[in-house]
Formats: sequence, structure tokens, C-alpha cells
Amino acid sequence: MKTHAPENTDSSTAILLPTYCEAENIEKIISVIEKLEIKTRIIVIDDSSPDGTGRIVKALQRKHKNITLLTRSLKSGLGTAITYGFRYVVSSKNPPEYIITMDADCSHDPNDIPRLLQHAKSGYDVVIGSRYCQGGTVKGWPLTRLAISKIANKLTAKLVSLPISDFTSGFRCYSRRYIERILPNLHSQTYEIQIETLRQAHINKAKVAETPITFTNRKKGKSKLTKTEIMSFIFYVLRTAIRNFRIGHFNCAFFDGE
Ligand SMILES: Nc1nc2c(ncn2[C@@H]2O[C@H](COP(=O)(O)OP(=O)(O)OP(=O)(O)O)[C@@H](O)[C@H]2O)c(=O)[nH]1
Ligand SMILES: [Mg+2]
Repeated sequence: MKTHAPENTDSSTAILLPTYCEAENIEKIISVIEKLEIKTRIIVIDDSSPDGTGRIVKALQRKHKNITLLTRSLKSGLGTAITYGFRYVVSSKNPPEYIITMDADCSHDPNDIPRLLQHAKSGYDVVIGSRYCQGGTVKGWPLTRLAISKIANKLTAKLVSLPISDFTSGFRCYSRRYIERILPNLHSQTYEIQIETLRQAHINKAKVAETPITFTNRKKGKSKLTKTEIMSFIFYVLRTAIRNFRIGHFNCAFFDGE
């Protein structure tokens, strides 16, 4: 594991960008984040992408002092990439109060970050940028993909008994305190990390909120979601349902987009 870290890491917010072959997207997403009026650190967790994503990030580090590049030697799954980023951030000097996760393929709009942060600062441990709560939208997906995703989210809500409309959104803002509490229990390899972090919220009686976002289908690069990863996700949901983790009251709030 190699780290290329900047000297200036003082900031209350860190944004984690897991990447595998996002050479066509990474510069654009970082440039939009850099234009936000909030001070953030950007942590890219790259699995030695053969398309040179890491090289582009290294070049961007010369221009922006708030970027850290964590390089893993092999493609090891979205779940372990996010968990690795969490571990790095919470153990850093002056750790940030808030940790944002988002896809690096420009599907999530960095301009929504201030709103997610605002809800986190008002006391929520997990704020989900949600495609399926009132006001949320998806642009550019074929109807079949949208239907599968919506049905999967509805089924997941039933199976795991949580009143959340978008379990699979990777656009989140967490409080660092919450991540420190759940980190020892995060063992997901791939996309099921998104449900595991919410399951832990339920177990720990954490406060969860959803706020609508517009999700735009990636315009460049390829999806990393493989059939094996979809199967692993389905097995995770079924296992979780069988364990039936009804633990009483669950704190989940919904906000509109303002
Ligand atoms: N480091 C790392 N990043 C990954 C891995 N798998 C996916 N990612 C990144 O995680 C984010 C989400 O992956 P996507 O391929 O966009 O998955 P998706 O959003 O479900 O699928 P799309 O419809 O193609 O957008 C992207 O930034 C990917 O580059 C992995 O194994 N390792
Ligand atoms: Mg994507």
C-alpha cells in the first residue's frame, strides 16, 4: 500500500473517492470539488488502475495541496476501498469531523456536498444522498436498470426492516465519531458496504437522514459492477434478512432538496 499525502491536511471534511479505471472522470470530479466554497481533503483510493488514474491524480496533487492518493496493488473491491479510506482518515493527524463518500464517475454532483454536510452538522450520523426519496431523480439509466434498482431497494427495505428508500447510494456524509464506532465491524468486500454501514446505524441507534439528489449515469468509462458483485450483494441482503436484526426504534429523517 503506497501513500502520497499532502503536507497541508487541516480541514474538517474529507471526501473519499474510490477509483478503478476512472482516468476519463477523475480530473473533472476533482476540479468541481475544488471549486466548492468549503475546505476539504480529497482522498483517492486507487487500485493501481491500468488506465493511469493514479498518474492523473499525482499530476493534480502538484496543483492542489489537499489531495491524498492511496494506492493498493490489486483491484480488491469497493467495500475494502471505502473501509481502507475510513481507516486512513480516522487515524490521520487532526482527523476531520465529517467523511463523505462518493463515486468518482461524475454520477454524483459535488455541488450537493454542502447540503449533505449541513444535515450532518445538524446532528445526523449518516446522511444519504438519495435517488428514491421525494425529489430524488436518476438521469440516463434505461428503464429496466431503473426498475431493477428501485425494486432491489424496496425489497431490501422490507427484508432488513429499515425505512430507507435508497440503500445502495454511495453518496453519503458520515460523522467521524460514527465511523470510529463502527469501523471494527465493517468487513464488506464489495458493494454491500452501503448496506452494512446502514445496518450498523440501526444496531448503534445512530441518526440517519436522506436528502434527494440527482444521479446522472456515467458518461465515460465502464461500470465496475460485475455479476459476482451483484450475487455477493444479494447474498449479503438475504443473510442479513435471515439474521433479522430488528432492534427496535430506528431514527431516520427525510429532507427536501432545499
Ligand atoms: N478502489 C476501488 N474502487 C472501485 C472498485 N470498484 C468500483 N470502484 C469505484 O467505485 C465507484 C462506483 O463504481 P461504479 O463502477 O461507478 O459502480 P456503479 O455506480 O454501481 O455502476 P455504473 O452504472 O457504471 O456507474 C467508482 O468510482 C469506481 O471507480 C474497486 O474494486 N476498487
Ligand atoms: Mg457509478
